Amino acid sequence: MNLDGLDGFTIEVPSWAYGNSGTRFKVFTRPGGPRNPYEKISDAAQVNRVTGLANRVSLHIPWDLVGDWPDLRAHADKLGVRIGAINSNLFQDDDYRLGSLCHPDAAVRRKAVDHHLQCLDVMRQTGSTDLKIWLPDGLNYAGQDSLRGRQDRLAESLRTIYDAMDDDHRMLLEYKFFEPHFYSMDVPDWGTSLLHCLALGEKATVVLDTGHHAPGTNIEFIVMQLIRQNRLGAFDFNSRYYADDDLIVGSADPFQLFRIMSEIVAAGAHRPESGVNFMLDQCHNIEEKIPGQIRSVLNVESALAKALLVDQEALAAAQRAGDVLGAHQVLMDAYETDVRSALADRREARGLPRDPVRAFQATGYAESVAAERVGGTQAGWGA
Ligand code: LRH
Ligand code: MN
Ligand code: MN
Repeated sequence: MNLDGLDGFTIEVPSWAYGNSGTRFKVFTRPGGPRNPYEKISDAAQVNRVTGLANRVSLHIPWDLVGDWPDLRAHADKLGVRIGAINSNLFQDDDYRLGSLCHPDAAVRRKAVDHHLQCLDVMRQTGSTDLKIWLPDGLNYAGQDSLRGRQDRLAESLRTIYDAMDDDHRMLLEYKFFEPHFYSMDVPDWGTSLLHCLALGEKATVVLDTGHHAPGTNIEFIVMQLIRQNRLGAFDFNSRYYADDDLIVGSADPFQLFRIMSEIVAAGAHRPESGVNFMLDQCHNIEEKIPGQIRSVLNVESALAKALLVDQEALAAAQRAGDVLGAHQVLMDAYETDVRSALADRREARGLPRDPVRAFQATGYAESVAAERVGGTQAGWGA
């Protein structure tokens, strides 16, 4: 089984996956939860330690604000990970009730733009190159504000941020079809995100969060189309059954994850030089956090491994011959291949544990942080 395509493939994990989280009904706390960004990075480093796949951690500002960024960077370095995308946060401030970058009041827009200038500064100090923007702006009622006017304001705000970026910076613009607003979102879909990116310039790319589409959307089509335009900047991987469920990647629909990774492989976008940042965006509510992240990372690896097994020549021949069932069978043969022992062998050959979840549990890390991390307030989704 040739899995060489996995060489150099990495996944970025989110700092907010490790803190306390829940739903709008209940946030659960548990012993050993990280109390600050340093402890979140320490937890994230455990995922990399046993998988060898997750060497970057995304931060969310201001959730992950610290006084000394070079010190946080050094802490990450020491643990063998780097700081990845810097996420701005436009959804936890009273001033943003009617929007942020699209707000009708220029003073509020300025405040939201300034927040991004602060994020750019964090990037300079942490060595990050990706500024990730998810825009929670939108409307709940028809007529509440001008749909068109909001797009114009957004274009202007994004332009100011884009022009402040360094040459090696990228802007990652995430879309979401609903929530927190329900009549319209200001960046509801990949088309809107792409149009803004095209207007801004080459350093602006689209983020595809797998939970941000209407049910039934063909996500792999969007992946293919964005790659064709060279504008697929990043994924936010998670699973969903209903809305933005943020469940473990590949848990709800592993076949969809395989179809997505097949489009990635077909375009060679799994290779590091493609510039696609494979990030996770998950919130574990009831399951253990570090093992949950390990599971997700392994599910992405497994979907990629299967996608690498697709016999591209046989597929192309069947497609040319109009052999509908034959072409479909080529894909299914790859999807139905059991790659578990080949991946375990690969890990072993690299000095990694064959079973990363069990290996993590055997370290006793969870028990030792539960004993150490007493006092202080545990950080959570939103803290
Ligand atoms: C919005 C979102 C976005 C945020 C994250 C916490 O639903 O996907 O990426 O930054 O959740
Ligand atoms: Mn997301
Ligand atoms: Mn989301």
